[in-house]
Amino acid sequence: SWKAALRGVTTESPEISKSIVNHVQTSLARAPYNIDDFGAYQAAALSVRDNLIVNWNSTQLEYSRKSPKRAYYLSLEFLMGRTLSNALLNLGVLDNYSSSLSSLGFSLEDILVQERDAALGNGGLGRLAACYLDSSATQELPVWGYGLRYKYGIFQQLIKADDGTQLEAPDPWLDHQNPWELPRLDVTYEVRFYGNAQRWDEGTGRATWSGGQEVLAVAYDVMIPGYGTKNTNNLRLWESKPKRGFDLQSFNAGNYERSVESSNSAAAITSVLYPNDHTSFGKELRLKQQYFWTAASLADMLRRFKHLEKPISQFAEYNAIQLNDTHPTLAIVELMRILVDEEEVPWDGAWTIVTNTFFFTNHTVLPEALEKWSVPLLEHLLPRHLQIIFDIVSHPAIIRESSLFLQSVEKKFPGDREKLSRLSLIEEGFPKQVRMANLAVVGSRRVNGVAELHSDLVQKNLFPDFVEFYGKSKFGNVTNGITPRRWLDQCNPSLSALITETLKIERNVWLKDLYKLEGLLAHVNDSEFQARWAAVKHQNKERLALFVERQLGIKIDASALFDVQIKRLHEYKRQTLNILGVIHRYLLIKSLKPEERKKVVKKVVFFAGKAAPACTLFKMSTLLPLTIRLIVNVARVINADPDTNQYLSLFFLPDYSVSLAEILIPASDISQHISTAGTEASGTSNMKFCLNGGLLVGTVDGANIEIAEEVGEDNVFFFGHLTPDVEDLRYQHTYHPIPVEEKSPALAHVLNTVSSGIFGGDGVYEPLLNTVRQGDFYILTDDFDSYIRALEMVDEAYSDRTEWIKKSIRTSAKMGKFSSDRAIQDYAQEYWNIESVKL
Ligand code: 26Q
Repeated sequence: SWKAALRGVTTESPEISKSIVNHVQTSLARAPYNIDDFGAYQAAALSVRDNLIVNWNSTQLEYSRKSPKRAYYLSLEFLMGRTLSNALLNLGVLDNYSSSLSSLGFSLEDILVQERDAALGNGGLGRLAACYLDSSATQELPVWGYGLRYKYGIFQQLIKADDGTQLEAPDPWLDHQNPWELPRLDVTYEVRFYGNAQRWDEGTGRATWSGGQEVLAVAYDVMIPGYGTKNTNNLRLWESKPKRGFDLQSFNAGNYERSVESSNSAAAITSVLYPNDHTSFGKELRLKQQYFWTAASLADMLRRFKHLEKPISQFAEYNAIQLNDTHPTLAIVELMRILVDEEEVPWDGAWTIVTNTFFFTNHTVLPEALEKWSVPLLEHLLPRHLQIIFDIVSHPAIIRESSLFLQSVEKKFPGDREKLSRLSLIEEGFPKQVRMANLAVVGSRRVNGVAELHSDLVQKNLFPDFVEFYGKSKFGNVTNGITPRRWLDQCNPSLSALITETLKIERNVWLKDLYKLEGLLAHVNDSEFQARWAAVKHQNKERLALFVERQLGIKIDASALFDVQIKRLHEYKRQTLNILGVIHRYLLIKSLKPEERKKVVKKVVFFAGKAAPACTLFKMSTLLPLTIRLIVNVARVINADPDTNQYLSLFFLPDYSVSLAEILIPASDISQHISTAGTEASGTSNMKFCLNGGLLVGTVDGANIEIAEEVGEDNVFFFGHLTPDVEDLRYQHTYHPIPVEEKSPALAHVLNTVSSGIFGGDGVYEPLLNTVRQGDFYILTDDFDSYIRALEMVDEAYSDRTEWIKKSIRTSAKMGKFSSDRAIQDYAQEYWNIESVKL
């Protein structure tokens, strides 16, 4: 059929077929008649890209013509996943490409899975950035993302078959040509490290920074199409490379190794994504990444701003910069440096510009995740920036009283030394540390958390003194959101089609206004609709079952209840609670007589998630791989137990990714979001599961609370202690510990069973079990019984299938609030003050 296409035989979309064939011949330089699925993917991608480029150009031209205020989303992580299917959907050419590809002898489905995920992120924070780019383009807002073009994304996870250990392998996602990026080898900036900062004018505080190492930042642009609009935004990713190819002097002197050393160190900056979330490490290379990226991004923004020929004092009227957590906080300092040292803006004026430009989102309240950088390291790597940080803190010679931060604190709260030290950007100690979160708060116009409860905790626990100092209005909440394009239409096309048919409105209407899903409520009692809804869920479960069978070679019963927990492994997310619950269920079924067993709800439990690679420095993180081992070994035993395996089976799916989530989420009956209350800032997969008609088992935490508010308490399965109890319980664990046997005999029995060795391990699990028996920081012992009760409620509810389906429909119908379109509109209006640009 390739030959037919070459002869110009008409297909359903002759233009598209021609363009695909053309790319095979010219861009890939391959012969069309022996092209494989991967080649066909590449050619289709290049053909789609041609359309994106046209739209991208018109959009950027219009931005230049209209000079609207722009917003920039600075994130060290963009967890994009695959692009082809998203681009096809957003451009509205999915059916055309599908039919053209099939006329060429290919199936779109087979082509789509050829693409490697772009996995430039760890988890929630990175995926949120990707959803926000999709929504910004869809809302026709002038928003650009800025990030790093890591050569290696998040590591690939392998699970060793014999003992369940996690192995990490590099993710060489750029080994093949990446059709989705446009290298801009002409868009480059020099970024300096080390060297000397010479103050040359004590009166203005200006300085010259010179010497050290200079590295080149090269731009790669990723096109971000909006859904149902021509507007196509940009995600600019920086790659580092040496300013000069190599050191010719050493080379000529015969020292070849030395001559490439500095060029290697330049290239190292963007070589790999740091795989730790929720632990700040203080490694020099990470700091280098942060500065390299913020410096290049700001230089780029400034160059664009200068084209407008406006006075620099108006910078904040044309630019808003969103800081995705504290990772880009150096941008605050860098903009000060540019304004004061290079643009010769007086210090106070510069500070006014800066504090009107930046906005800061906090994503966690866990103390170990709060970034701090040691003063000596900063002094070494970024001497000028350290000066500026100290000047922001206090510099009597150059700062007038109004912006003298510590002095104005002292004035407001005279004599309160403790408050002063809590507010300070510098933490005393050996060495002294710069608190990046405090710097981000001080340097930003507004600060927000990512769900109501979390934003409350940000104000009450994390920054109470700043709230007192600045007043409440500087602090706000923007509840996270997810894009319904990827997380419903793309990953669950059957459900999307059923919704469109039922609502009797066009897909492109409800996909842009997710509140329209409420229209489904009118059909909740329609038994034919219920049946079709259930059929879609079942079909998605079959799809997952097939996937697992191909991957692990094990057959799964798709009529069982599918129970899913997929997320990064972390103590606070309590995968351990889940696996201990599974063991409890196993022991229970095992203890039943064969005829009694027939009454239990059949269940398949799925886990997936990566653990930060073990680091001996942090004792805690070594327990996470142990949790995986426990899950894998429990799975081995219970899946092989003929007494129980019809009723309960368990899988750990390796190498969790965006693409794997797209298969798992539509197939869930329940999903678990069971963090210790007050620890999960928001969670976003909870929204994805509910949007796809899965019910939620969760704690009263993060966005779970707002989901329950929308769908009603009777449609979620809540359990566990509330946030205010947690502190008291921890105090109790430390000073008045109660043995597990007393607190929860059921849990004690489970722990002892694991210790007894029936899941193997030869005692390896003891350190993990002991964190539950003693200390129990994440209060598993206090929540276990109530967790088990919640799961019993699930069994009971699932037994009435019609009621269950109604719950599922009601849940999905009420997810309007959690569209990232709503979240982005919040940011655009309440924070950035930007407006949409029509082409
Ligand atoms: C910090 C310093 C050094 C190295 C790494 C890091 C680092 C990297 C990533 C710290 C934190 C992260 C990621 C945090 C994260 O993903 N937070 C999640 O953000 C989601 C989006 O707002 C929320 O839904 C989740 O609740 C929150 O855990």
